[in-house]
Amino acid sequence: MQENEILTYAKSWIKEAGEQIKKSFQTTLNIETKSNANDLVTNIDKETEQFFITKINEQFPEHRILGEEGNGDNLEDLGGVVWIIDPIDGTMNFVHQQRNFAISIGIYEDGVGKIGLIYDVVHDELYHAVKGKGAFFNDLPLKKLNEVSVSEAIIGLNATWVTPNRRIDPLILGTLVRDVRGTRSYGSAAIEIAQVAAGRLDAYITMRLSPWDFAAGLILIEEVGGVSTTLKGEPIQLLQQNSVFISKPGLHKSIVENYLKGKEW
Ligand code: 2AM
Ligand code: CA
Repeated sequence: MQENEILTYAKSWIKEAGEQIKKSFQTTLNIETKSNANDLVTNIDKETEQFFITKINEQFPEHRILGEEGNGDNLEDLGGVVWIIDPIDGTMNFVHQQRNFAISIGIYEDGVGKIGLIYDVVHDELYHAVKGKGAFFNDLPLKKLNEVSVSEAIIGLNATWVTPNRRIDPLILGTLVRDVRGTRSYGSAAIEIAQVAAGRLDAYITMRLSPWDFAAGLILIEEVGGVSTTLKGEPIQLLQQNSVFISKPGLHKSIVENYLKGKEW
């Protein structure tokens, strides 16, 4: 795979798409709901996905595309080169705040993560990683993750998971919340995973994400020595929904052993 060439195109497309998204702030959005009343999609999500599909098909016709809005290819496997794209991760933030959303692109070859890009559009912050070559924040290298204890950790976690919900007993993560230094919730999984890669969050936990939410982030995390598993400590399956637990290595082990192991949910 021509990593340098693909990265150069991906970076320039992501910035161009970001400019178009910012211009849309002056227009009236067409907002629809998907799986539930809070699962939003706009014309800009769809147009941005279509922008990437057109560019990729033109430049790399043999590559395949899995996009959140479903206009890419119907994928049943990860053979060849596959771009996994979330045109806007954090659509609720995009609609309500006009900031704190990202474009997320993970590029895989035969199921192996090669290039990850997460672009926080309004802050103009680009995180990217190339397998074996490190991870970067606005082209400056990110350091390998250091260690931290549970009591000094800041974790990314949505309040949903510590109140009654359909996926986990709130007491399990509630106990962890009581013991950590602090919690944060940014409303964009891609940005939260990028914050772990940059060492600004020590871990990120959520009960359900789709492939486009984490495809890029997993590549960043691997490059800085972090650990990515499901909340059960199992490998994340790339083509399905998963719970996601991303963390500095020692912290991951402590949380699994002291808060998650042996619990049923
Ligand atoms: P989205 O904005 O691209 O939909 C919010 O906490 C995070 O969870 C966002 O990254 C959001 O991505 C994602 N998310 C929202 N609804 C989801 C769903 N039904 N399944 C999986 N991920 C979802
Ligand atoms: Ca999205």
